[in-house]
Amino acid sequence: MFQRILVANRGEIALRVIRACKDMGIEVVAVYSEADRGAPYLDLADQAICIGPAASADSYLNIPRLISAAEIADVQAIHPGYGFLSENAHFAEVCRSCKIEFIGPPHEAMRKLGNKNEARKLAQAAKVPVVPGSDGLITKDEEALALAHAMGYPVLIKAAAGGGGRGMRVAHNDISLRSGLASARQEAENAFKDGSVYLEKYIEQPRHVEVQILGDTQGNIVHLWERDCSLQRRHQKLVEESPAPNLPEKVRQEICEAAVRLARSAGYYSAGTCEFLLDKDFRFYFIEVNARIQVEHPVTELVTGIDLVQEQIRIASGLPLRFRQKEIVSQGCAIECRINAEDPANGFRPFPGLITKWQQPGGPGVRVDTHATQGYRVPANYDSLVAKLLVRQPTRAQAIATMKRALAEFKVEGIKTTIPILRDIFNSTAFADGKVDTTFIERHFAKA
Ligand code: MV4
Repeated sequence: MFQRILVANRGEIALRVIRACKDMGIEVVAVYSEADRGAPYLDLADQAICIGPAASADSYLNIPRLISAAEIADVQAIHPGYGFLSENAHFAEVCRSCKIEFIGPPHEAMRKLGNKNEARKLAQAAKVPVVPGSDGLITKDEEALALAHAMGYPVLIKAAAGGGGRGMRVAHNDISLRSGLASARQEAENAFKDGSVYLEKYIEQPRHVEVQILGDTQGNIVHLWERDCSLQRRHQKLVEESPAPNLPEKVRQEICEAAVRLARSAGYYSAGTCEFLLDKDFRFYFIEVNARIQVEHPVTELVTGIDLVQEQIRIASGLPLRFRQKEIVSQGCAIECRINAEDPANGFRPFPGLITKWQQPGGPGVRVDTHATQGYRVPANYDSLVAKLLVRQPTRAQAIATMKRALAEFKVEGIKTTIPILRDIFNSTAFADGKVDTTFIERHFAKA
């Protein structure tokens, strides 16, 4: 096992990885930018190294500076957290060529799955259902038009290098398809230096269901069941839960088995997520793989009792998985709320600043993952996530009741947060009925 690990991240996920290391008796080195200097969570690491100015490009995204810090601290591995360099295959390769283990998947699988068109091909080869659409990239507009006529509108143009909703265009007719192809290509070229696009049938009001998987370097792969992440606003998730409500058991089994087949055919190891769309008739379609630990991973930890970050570390050190598929049981219901420093009354604009009051909930069934404290200043430079509030109870109705209680206990002053809209969601009958899909927020909270 590793003796010392460096955490190439900040905020709540850096603290989450620091705690996993402490729980395993591993020394942990934190890094920080000038904007995070003095942040309270840094005291919980064995050592903290400044890696540069506030701008991410000069600190948390700067590969030479991170590798220098890792060599100075003499660590055997780097945990990238989520965001920043976590899905950067080049960084993973650089780490390993410097004899520092990258705590994540093999760089070959990262590179392949990072291209959504390649991931789609891989899924098809593994007999995992994909959304009906183009056979590979669109090279001529006429191909796209012919396919749209054959499938019927609406269709969705997606950037191969995209993901998370970037570089997507819906088209309802020939005119919007032609203009959408041009603008999606341009946007993708500017954002990713790769303007290639492909086409899918547009699934209306889908649910977003994702499957957590774990694989080891010996080739064993298991799933840890699914999460429903349908409650989102402009591709920012607000609420995640497991199990997915109102999902027939047979579909649940099939979607989880499909995720394992895909991970296996990609030569995947470490933690990862296969994302699917689920339509009204419970047909599921693979859309992309997230080759990292995700923000919402604690939802799965609460229903399975498995510490995903500790497992990532064990796997990276070469240890085999400690459980067979049969032994991974999902018990009860877990729900997560993302608490962001944003102003719901002002288009969810980031609202950084000094936290003058921070009173977090607790008690039975409650978990709060946060780096925030009273007196902490939320910097304006990074993602606005300040806390993840999770509950776990035997039933979904009980979990909702506990979440309402926890949201009522949560008192934050000095910054604005998403807590008020979360309270509204948990008071709605639509959510209580499990009538969730990706249009839920816009349909029930028009102002949001
Ligand atoms: C789709 C779709 C409908 N049809 N693909 C958005 C982010 C990226 N992960 C894929 N996304 C979508 N792909 C087809 N063929 C609708 C979405 C989508 C969405 C997906 C998951 C969660 C939230 C979403 C919000 C809007 C659109």
